[in-house]
Amino acid sequence: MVKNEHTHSQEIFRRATEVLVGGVNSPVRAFRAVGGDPIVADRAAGARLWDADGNEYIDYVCSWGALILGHAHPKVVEAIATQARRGTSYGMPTELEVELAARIGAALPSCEKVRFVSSGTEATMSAVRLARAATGRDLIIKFEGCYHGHSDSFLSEAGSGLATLGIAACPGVPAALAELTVNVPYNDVAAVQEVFDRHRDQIAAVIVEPIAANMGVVPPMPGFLQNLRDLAARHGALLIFDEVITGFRVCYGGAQTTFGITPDVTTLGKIIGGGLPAAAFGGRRDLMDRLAPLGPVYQAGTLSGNPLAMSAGIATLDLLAAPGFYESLDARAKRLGDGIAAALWEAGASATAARVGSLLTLFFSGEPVRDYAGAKKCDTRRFAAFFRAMLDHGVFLAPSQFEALFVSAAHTDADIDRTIAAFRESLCVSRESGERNGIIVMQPPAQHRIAIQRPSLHRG
Ligand code: KE4
Repeated sequence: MVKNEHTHSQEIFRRATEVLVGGVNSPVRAFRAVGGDPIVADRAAGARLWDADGNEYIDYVCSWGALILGHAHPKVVEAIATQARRGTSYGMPTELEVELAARIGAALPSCEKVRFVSSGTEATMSAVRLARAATGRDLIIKFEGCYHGHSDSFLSEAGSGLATLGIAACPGVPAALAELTVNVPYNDVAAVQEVFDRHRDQIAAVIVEPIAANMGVVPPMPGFLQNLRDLAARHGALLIFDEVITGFRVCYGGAQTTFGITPDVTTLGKIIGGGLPAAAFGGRRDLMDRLAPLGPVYQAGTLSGNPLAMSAGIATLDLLAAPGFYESLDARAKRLGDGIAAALWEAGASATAARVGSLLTLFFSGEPVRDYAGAKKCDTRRFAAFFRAMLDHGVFLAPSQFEALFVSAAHTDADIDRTIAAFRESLCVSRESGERNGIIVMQPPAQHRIAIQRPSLHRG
């Protein structure tokens, strides 16, 4: 229940702004794109989150996708508590990290060896260093609107918080380094081909979110990923799949299993830590063995493979491996996507949506979004009004047009139906009727469904 009273959140946030930059530890949490002060989290369980004033929300942020099981799953909490009583960190090898690495390798055969780190940023930064060392080349290709964390090479034309705040290029990154990153539009194979033609044997890697989720959810067009695989192989560059979001999200084997594409290196995060700080990168044995201590490519971390995070990750993956887990999760997400489609059509709203598995984004644009240029056409003012209205109805979405909505196993049909009802109510506060509406509902590649583009309902 949302009492819509936020005095305690506001008081805490006022204090936060005195000691934390912008009152937050990650910019997208600051609600800058949706206005007003952020709500301050107090506790969460399952699909529910309560703020400091006791307002209850159905949560679709789920710690930015990490909590595919929902908040505080009893088995994950028990695994963490049991390990905590045995020690929280050793800085030494443990069997736990072996167990989690083995599960990752079994799920993603491309990850013959794995190195754990503490954030997705560390994983992608290290993967690019490894690619540059393995190829002896410097250039990397990334895609506009994709986000790979905040290391220097990735902060141009990036999605997530940079898109939210409109930061196209980050100060503090040396020009000499920024020039080594070539940005091309997502889903644009010809643009990638042109970069390879221009820079031939200078490209170390192509890094891509196999399903983009940091400009909103933008699925790969048929053939896009296979073309990247072929181009990289042909030119001796590595293909890095950034599966920090999609890993163990769209299926147990990640997007690489969904699409049947084998990258050279994969980065993972979020879900594999079960809500605790853990991420990883993995790949072919011959590549990974270039890392210290076997090889000279240095990479390290005090809390890498932290036993608490390993325990949470093992408990999480063992629950995800249960038969029928993803079918049930995706059925719930489809219920939500279909409800949104119906609401969009009935409201005549100029908005489209994309869903892949349990990842979903509503775009305030009348055109399907296929790349960052399309995402930037969205009416972020209407999104902000919509976000606020959903919050008032007790539904917490990511406070940015350029993020995803995450359905968890804890979201019930009743939660979904309540969300759809809130969605219908909230659409009217953000509707510009008279334009075309539509929805793109993308299943895993085997079942692409065409866009439903219908003439808009002309409102009287
Ligand atoms: P972290 O360093 O935030 O753990 O992971 C970076 C990262 C790498 N790759 C992908 C595909 C990612 O989505 C992320 C981080 N995701 C954002 C949400 N879209 C984190 C939220 C935040 O920055 O607070």
